[in-house]
Amino acid sequence: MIQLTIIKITGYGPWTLTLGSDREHHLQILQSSLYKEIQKHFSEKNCLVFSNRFDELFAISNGLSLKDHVEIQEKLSKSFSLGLSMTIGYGKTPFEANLKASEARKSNTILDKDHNILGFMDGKAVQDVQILHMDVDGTTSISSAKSPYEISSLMFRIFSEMSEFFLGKNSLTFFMGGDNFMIISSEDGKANAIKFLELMEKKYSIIMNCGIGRAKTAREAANHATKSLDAIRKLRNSGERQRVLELPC
Ligand SMILES: Nc1nc2c(ncn2[C@@H]2O[C@H](COP(=O)(O)OP(=O)(O)OP(=O)(O)O)[C@@H](O)[C@H]2O)c(=O)[nH]1
Ligand SMILES: [Mg+2]
Repeated sequence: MIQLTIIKITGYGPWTLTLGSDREHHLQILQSSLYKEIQKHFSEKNCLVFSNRFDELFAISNGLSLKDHVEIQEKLSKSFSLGLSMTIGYGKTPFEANLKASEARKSNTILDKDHNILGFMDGKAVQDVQILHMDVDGTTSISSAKSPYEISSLMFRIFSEMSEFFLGKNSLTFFMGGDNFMIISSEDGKANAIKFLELMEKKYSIIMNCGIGRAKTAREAANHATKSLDAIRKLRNSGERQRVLELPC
């Protein structure tokens, strides 16, 4: 079972207009400091935060209680004058958890009014997070033949394919920077990763690697996925070719 917390700036649109038109730099500074603080507080509690839109962030919050959410809200309110809402959802797949949170937002299902926390929680369910850490094989050599902007354009094409493919598998994809992507995966992560890597090779001649991690919390799952990805590199250096790997826990 996955638990997801969607953190969103409240009343952001109208507030941005109050800054006048020379506002873009202000908004960018605000959004990046917001990301920094939110990642800090959630990761301290073994969660991991993904930027969905710059004014809306997704935290995989398995193991976090309502009290933990209140604590984080209180810390954030000390750093930011803008209000933030948190909406919690859970489900068998990451996509279902996102639907549940969306349903709570639409029906205004309040968990803690004073701290603007909405949603549905299910403390009894088995906690199980599966993360796929994907990375392009040999970006450095591709980069030497292309300019920085062309590389970014290629990364966004990969991101777009990945997002669509994994949405069809009830999974959520995020671009993490460089040539790195993380997918919050549904049950059948390994089979889906193998299919996606085949598609990328066939359609774009791009070789990718994928480390898989599974754990009770998001941070542990990501740690394991990255460890598995690094193990693929070590195997490659010793002459063995493996594209998808999940190291035993
Ligand atoms: N978010 C994130 N970025 C990373 C990580 N490791 C590397 N990067 C970024 O990815 C870029 C590319 O690095 P690599 O993937 O190691 O380079 P490469 O030439 O593709 O090498 P291989 O992946 O080993 O084939 C780096 O410049 C960093 O920006 C990671 O664990 N997480
Ligand atoms: Mg790479």
